[in-house]
Amino acid sequence: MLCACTRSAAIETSEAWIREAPPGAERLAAYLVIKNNLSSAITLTGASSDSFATVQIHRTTMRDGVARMRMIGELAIGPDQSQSLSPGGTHLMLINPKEDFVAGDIVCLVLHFAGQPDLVLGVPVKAGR
Ligand SMILES: [Cu+2]
Repeated sequence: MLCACTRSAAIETSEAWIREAPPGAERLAAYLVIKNNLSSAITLTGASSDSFATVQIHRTTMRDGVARMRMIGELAIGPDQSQSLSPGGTHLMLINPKEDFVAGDIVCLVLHFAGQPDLVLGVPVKAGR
């Protein structure tokens, strides 16, 4: 699939990947680093993908030794700060895929920011933890 990716000097992304899941999985997790190059804070308000019904921002927390995920409405990133979305922490939850994805596939993912243009990313699916 082709993805009309966009680039921005204001907000950079790196290390984006989606963890490969078994066929039929209803949820996949996406991880990436978002760097705010602006001198003011930015807010990630959500994400979307044509390949999934819904994308949510989730945070994993440990409670009584059990990992739980909860949805967070938005994610603020301070001036000149990076936010790492990584396994065991904050992630993008990709819900109800319209097809099965395997390692090597590219998923087109759109990040939405308050008061900033959307960022369109081509995110590779990879096996891994
Ligand atoms: Cu999640």
